[in-house]
Amino acid sequence: MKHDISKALFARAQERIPGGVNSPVRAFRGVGGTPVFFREAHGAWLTDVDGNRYLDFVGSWGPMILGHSHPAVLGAVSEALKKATSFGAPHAGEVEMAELLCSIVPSVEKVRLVSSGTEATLAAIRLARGATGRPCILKFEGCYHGHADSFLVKAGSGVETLGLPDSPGVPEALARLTLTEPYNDLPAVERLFEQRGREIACAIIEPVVGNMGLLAPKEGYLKGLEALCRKHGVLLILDEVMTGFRVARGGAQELYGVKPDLTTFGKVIGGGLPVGAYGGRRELMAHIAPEGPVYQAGTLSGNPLAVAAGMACLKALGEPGVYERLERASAAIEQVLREEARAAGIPVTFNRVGSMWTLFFCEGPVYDYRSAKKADTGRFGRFFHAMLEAGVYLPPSQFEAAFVSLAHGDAELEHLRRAARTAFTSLG
Ligand code: KE4
Repeated sequence: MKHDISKALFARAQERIPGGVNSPVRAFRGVGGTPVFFREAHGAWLTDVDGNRYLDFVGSWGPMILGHSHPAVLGAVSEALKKATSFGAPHAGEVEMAELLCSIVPSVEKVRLVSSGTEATLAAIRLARGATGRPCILKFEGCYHGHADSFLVKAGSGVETLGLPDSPGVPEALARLTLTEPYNDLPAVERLFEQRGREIACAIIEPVVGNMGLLAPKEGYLKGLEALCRKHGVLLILDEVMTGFRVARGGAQELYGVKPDLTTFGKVIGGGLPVGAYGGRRELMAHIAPEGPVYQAGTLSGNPLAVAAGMACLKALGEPGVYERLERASAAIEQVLREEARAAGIPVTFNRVGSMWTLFFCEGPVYDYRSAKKADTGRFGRFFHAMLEAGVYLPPSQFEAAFVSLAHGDAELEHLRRAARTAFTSLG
């Protein structure tokens, strides 16, 4: 494949944009080489600026669950576009969106819309600190909750991909208030809560981790965490920015029967446009300004175009059989990748929850930060580029999740099998 135009654009981009990208993980630092610049996307397929086509397993990092350029989403945005692009004032769509979110996720009785997952999570921990009067938060190694200061401690995603110890610019005094424990280790949380529970406002967790590559919760882990939080007065925040409306209609909390105090959302609820949200119990959300004293605001929160896209996406996901279709497509993709890796004699661990998955280049099991870090990132990088050249676009990092959409059908599966056979064989 030729990538001349991508290379020329990347050279220009690096002159005026830090690292040539507007988000670090896009820079291919985790796999080497020059990032591909895209021109358009339809269904499960991407076309780059050099005219190359790829089967897409990034899906804009989760939002494109219907597939790219879905008619329902494009139509809704086109209609909204005829009326306004932004009001900076209330409009009916915000009320409908809040009612829809609360009707799908029972633990969410009130919800505030924002413009990104980071805004949602930083607001949720501020609310937890404001409501409890406690200074500390607990996060889990390898989990990523966006780039707010308090989260850039042993974070995943781009922080892990770039091998950053944590981030400069986060004051030591603040970082000290972020406690971390391994994911999937309940005794560790029990010991911490016994010692310091009274200082901890909340435990925030990716119920299914997507930002260390895909890590599934061990049997009983999430319910155990919920019980420990309840016992110690620690608010449980499920960060469902990635899992929300993806691993089940009601997210991971529906899948695992967990009742958090607060939930954060993003990605899917914007249908590809910028929407985040946080919500939970009525009495907790009552602390949020202007109803209460905990301040949070946003110029474009509830933007009418973004809300139109999000509502169209969420309504399409309400059609009968949608999650069964996603599960069938994702299971078939897993089978193809397992078969082709085995046929080529390449040892891999394949982790999957619903339509999120990761192929780790190491022996399993992979269930936490330490076991994920055993993966051979060099071999992943070679596999990534072999797949890219064969027309498959994977997340450009071993420590990210891949995403399946409703547009991944039989033709896409056959394309994947051909590409995977070539790529795995090239690693031999
Ligand atoms: P945003 O601020 O990027 O919208 O959301 C932050 C966030 C919060 N919580 C979870 C569980 C997330 O996965 C994310 C963002 N995910 C990354 C992908 N690993 C976004 C991609 C990027 O950083 O460019």
